[in-house]
Amino acid sequence: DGAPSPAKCSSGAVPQKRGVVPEGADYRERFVKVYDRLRDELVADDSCELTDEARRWVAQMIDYNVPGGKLNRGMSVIDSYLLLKQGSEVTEDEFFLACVLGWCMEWFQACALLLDDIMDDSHTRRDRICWYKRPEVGLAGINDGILLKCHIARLIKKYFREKPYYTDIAELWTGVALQTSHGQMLDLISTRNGAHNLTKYSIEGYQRIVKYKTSYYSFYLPVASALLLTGAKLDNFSGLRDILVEMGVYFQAQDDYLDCFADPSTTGKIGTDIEDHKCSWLIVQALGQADCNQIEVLQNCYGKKDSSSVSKVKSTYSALDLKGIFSEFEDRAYKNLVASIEAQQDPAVQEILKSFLKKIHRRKK
Ligand code: DMA
Ligand code: MG
Ligand code: MG
Ligand code: MG
Repeated sequence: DGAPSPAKCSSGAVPQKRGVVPEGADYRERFVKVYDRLRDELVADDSCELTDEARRWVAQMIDYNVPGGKLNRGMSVIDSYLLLKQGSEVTEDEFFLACVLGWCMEWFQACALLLDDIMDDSHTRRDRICWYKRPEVGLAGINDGILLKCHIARLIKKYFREKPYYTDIAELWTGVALQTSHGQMLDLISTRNGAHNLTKYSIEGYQRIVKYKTSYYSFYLPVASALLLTGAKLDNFSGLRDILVEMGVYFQAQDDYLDCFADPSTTGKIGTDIEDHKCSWLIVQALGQADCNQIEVLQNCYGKKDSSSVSKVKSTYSALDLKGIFSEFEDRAYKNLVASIEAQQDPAVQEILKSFLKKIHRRKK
């Protein structure tokens, strides 16, 4: 029935206690296995008289959009949870619940990316064409994005409604969904304003956009979810939240850098920030460094779809040595984060933050 199975003893030498996850188990493999069960349950949901055709659509849509990523966000719920539980046993049931929230992270990411690709006019994602670009999908993809979001509420209700922390979890997830949508709105509004007057882009505006569109869901949400699973209250962790938000800003600056400078075969997506006139980390830096002639080039070419305009923007970035400036920024961001992490009291919290930072520092994809 797909219920979590009791821990198996691999060597036969040391018998494991029934129902307890052994230390050093392959957590990623265990996490991956939970996906099929959750997908099947959502597809089998009989609250809406789904036809066979509809069920096939939902199953295919979930399979295309949810499981194919790096699984960083999903695994970070599990990693954080295990670090917080250090020293005490984790039962199979508890581990399974951490996996459910981990998959909710991946569902959230799938929903955000599916809709983001429509809004950003993107072509590829995870080395394949974007879902909405498939001929049979198109703008029907908007509803698929909304469906993915509804699935999260469904999963949380199904697995957590009896828990004392149910309200906290439900409010956390709806709150972060609101923050993310606000962030995407700021991203889209700033793009329109910037197209009117490029020099309106500023680092403060940039930070506000990415804090909301990226940081809260990618960094704060998995750790806050893990904390709630351990029975903690989030009010006591505002310092932790602020560091995670700062890390998310660094992460999105990397995303913006890679959008322009990375090979699409590494990132799995073709960059569109220049064509889309985005308030990207690179354009904000460029505007701060450029002379009058370079500003004019940027004003004429930024936000244009033709490849010669895009090339002119990229050569201006190179002339301004944005690669060097970014590399210095990475060092600074890293040092600041390490200092903030070391000022944290709780050793488990420190470890969680360090493992996050290690995963993203100088990332190439
Ligand atoms: C990412 O912004 C934000 C969300 C909420 C998906 P983005 O458009 O830069 O992301 P990507 O580069 O992956 O399209
Ligand atoms: Mg995008
Ligand atoms: Mg976007
Ligand atoms: Mg991007």
